[in-house]
Amino acid sequence: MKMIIAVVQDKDSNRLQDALVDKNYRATKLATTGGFLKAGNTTFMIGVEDAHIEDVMEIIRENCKSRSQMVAPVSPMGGNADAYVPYPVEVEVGGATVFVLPVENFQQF
Ligand code: 2BA
Repeated sequence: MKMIIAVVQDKDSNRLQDALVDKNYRATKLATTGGFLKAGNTTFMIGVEDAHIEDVMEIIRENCKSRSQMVAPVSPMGGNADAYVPYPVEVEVGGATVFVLPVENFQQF
């Protein structure tokens, strides 16, 4: 068994959740915040048998789109002023950032 941890954009989260439920995969959805943009995103924890990993990856791929987003400038507040960029910059936020972790033990009571 593996634990798939997928960080996705909020805009895709309901569609991904519905697609997982449709295919009978169990998932937990967490409201999270990206470290760089400091904006909300959604993290799914999906416990699956090894044989289903590719299927789940495909569902994530089909339901999560990459988009560009503007980052507003943040003043350095005592930090390194040399690195301060005083204008908004565009970053490409990926459709999903996915980690696959081994599960040592799984039990439900
Ligand atoms: P954020 O940390 O808010 O990052 C949003 C997007 O900003 C990133 O998209 C990337 O395009 C850009 N970015 C992030 N750090 C950067 C940096 N130091 N310099 C320049 N640009 C930077 P993604 O890479 O698609 O990541 C989307 C979200 O996935 C991230 O939101 C974060 O919540 C999560 N994530 C990405 N990589 C991760 C990792 N290695 N560990 C944990 N979470 C990760």
